[in-house]
Amino acid sequence: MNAQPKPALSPAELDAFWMPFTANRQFKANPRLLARADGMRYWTADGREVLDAVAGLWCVNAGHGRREITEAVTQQLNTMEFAPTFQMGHPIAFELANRLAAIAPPGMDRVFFTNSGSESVDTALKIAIAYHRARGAGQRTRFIGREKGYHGVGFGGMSVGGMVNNRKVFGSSMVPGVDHLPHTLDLGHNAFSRGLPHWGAHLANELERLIALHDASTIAAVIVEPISGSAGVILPPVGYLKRLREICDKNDILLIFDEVITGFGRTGKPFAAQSFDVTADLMTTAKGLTNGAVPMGAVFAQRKIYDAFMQGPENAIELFHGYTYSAHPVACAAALAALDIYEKEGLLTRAATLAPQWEDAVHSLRGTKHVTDVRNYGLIGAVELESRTGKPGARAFDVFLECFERGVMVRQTGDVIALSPPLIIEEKQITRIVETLTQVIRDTD
Ligand code: PXG
Repeated sequence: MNAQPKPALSPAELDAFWMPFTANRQFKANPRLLARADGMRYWTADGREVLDAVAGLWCVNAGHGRREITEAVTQQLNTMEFAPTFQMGHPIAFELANRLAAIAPPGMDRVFFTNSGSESVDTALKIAIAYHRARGAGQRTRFIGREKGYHGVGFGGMSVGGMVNNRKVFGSSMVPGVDHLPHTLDLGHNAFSRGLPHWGAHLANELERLIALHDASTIAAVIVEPISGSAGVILPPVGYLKRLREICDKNDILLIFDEVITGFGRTGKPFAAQSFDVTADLMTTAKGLTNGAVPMGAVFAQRKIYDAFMQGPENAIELFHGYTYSAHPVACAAALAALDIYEKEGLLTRAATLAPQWEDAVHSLRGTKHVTDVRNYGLIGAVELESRTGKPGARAFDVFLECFERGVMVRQTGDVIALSPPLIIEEKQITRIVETLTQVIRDTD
């Protein structure tokens, strides 16, 4: 059984933890402490039940407190808590790579392990540069990201990312040689689209303009999220990703899909690449890989990329990159158990089954006061609110706080409320989330 929640913390006890992506002073003045979780629910430190509408942080895809994962992790800790993967190996690392290759998009059957989405992104960027160099095109070092993109917080990921607050403070430390495609959010054309918007595929042609500016021979890779999460759920217009693929192919540029949030069933297939029938050259993942239970990330590579490195003397290290905890045995055990659950319970495709119902539910918010857009795909939803004059983000933040008070945990970014529930969600819980959100938005100034 879960341990009893600890009593609430005193203000002094909150000081030492410098919280990530958090308004520390505001939080510590009025903390929201989660103490226990099971299935679709959290319990706060003072014992209140909260419905989890965001799978923790887009990662607990099979729901909380999965005993199978607990048991696998416990067993692994009892058997071998750590083993190096530099010039050594351990069996379940290989087993996990094989299992992942089996559900990956076509041809993506080589897997490099990391510990987070940020590390996956920086790994993929480095592989892209090294790949071109291995093929005699060492001048291909540029990256093309996209406005409003989020690729974690490493120097590489930050540089290809396109969220201004994550970049502006660190301006002069950006990785050089990065340019950005325009984002695809356009409420004028696409507000209240159900599923993918129909307007905007032509925005992919901007890649040709950037290629004309920099010359293809200088560009290593294009990196995009198939669906942007952090910037407030931005969907690819119909045909957009295919067009990016075509332009990359024509110019020998690698295409990287950052599937850190879209991976492991969120879109109704194992990966968004499969939902959209477009395959990348490299794919970054994390989060749902272990159901959020143990930090882990993975970069999937097309076999041709791996093979390009497998030359030179056999005793030479082919890629000077890796982490002490790449394929950590405990993370591998958690990931294998998570994959077992996903497969046994059909969770990698359940979002597709629930999508029509989810779509109807979230679009019922259309017409509610302040609501300027509703977006959805698979088990992802977003409700955009009109900003208060001169106070961007304030209205959605109030909605987030009040939803939490009323027992539903949503996620706020700017004036967008994002939803990404565990894939085990039931119909009545969808109703509860949407009813609470509707009521709270109505009650918010
Ligand atoms: N790429 C993408 C597409 C992400 O969404 C990362 C990389 C970085 O992963 P790590 O594991 O290094 O945090 C992410 C992370 C939100 C939210 O509310 C999204 C993320 C993290 C925190 C909040 O949308 N995604």
